[in-house]
Amino acid sequence: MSVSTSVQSSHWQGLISAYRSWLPVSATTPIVSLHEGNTPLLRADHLSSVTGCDVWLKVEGANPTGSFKDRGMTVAISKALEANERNTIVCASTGNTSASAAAYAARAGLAAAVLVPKGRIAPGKLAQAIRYGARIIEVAGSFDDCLRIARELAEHHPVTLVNSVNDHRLAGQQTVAFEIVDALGWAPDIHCLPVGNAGNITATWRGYTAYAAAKRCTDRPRIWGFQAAGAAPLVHGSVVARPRTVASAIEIGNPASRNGALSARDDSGGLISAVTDEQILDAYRLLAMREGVFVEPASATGVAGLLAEHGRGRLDAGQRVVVTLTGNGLKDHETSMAGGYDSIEASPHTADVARTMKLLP
Ligand code: AN7
Repeated sequence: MSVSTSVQSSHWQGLISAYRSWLPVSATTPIVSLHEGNTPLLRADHLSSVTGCDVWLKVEGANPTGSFKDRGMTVAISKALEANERNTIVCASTGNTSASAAAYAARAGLAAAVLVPKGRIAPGKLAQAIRYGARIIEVAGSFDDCLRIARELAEHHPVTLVNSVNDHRLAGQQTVAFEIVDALGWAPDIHCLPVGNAGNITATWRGYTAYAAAKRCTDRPRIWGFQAAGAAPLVHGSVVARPRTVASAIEIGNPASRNGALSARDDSGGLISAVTDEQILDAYRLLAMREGVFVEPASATGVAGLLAEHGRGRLDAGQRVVVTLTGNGLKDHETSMAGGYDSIEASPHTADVARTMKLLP
């Protein structure tokens, strides 16, 4: 029996293959891919009817490691391999970057070390980084401490930094905008997303800008970024020394791509505002129960923001809105289980179960 490595050309082979000419790769770049990208873009019927808008959800939790980080990581790790850096890959992370870096490093045959704030990341993300074989360094500090250390390590030692301060990450993350325009045939009026270290807002705006410059779309959306109220340095205009939010992925007080985020906001005529943990959790439950999409809390922040702006009267009816849902709900099962849940105990007899379901008297 022979083993074939060829596949049908229509088979999705990842976003470098799909968007090669838009990315900093050449024919000789070794591509490290888990076939990321091509994520669902769902019409949100409930949110559309609540807001009077045409709302779409870009479900990035469907990526191979369960978050949008895979878009940037396929490019960053491919470029690290091309540069023949047999270096250890290093990143700081609130969890998702560490899971993605660990996975792509494993696939490339590179060692990875991930710096995470001890006790502040969701268990599913840690489980991923462990299983992909990364060296886990739990720092007694914040994400911002981890990033400072990771940058200093990369400056003084032979390690490759794959946080979004590595521009290859942002290049890959632009592709979310390409996919949205390619699917809809137009760019939305408004694009909502959560903001933590601010790489994704920077890259999303860059993607729309590149596509508009190439006449793939006529307009670019207003970018609406949302931070958690306890971790909102871009809203307050100053670093937050001790950020705190239920949305652990965006518990960041000193975003590296601050300037990119402010440009995205200002050049697009958009906004960056804050939502409370309560608003985030309301949106988290709504997305699962009304739209059928289970996200992690940070990923509900864009929807929480959209609903908050609607409540403030800042969202005109009839707008076409896309919201990025950045990560999968299974990464943080603890938040789903917190506060308990309703269930019914039953004996292993159909009649008994039918009675508990009120199908029998
Ligand atoms: C689910 O993993 O920063 O504003 O270290 O995991 O580009 O940082 C994660 C960020 C939103 C914010 N949603 O994106 C990390 C990390 C989820 C995230 C963000 C993150 P950026």
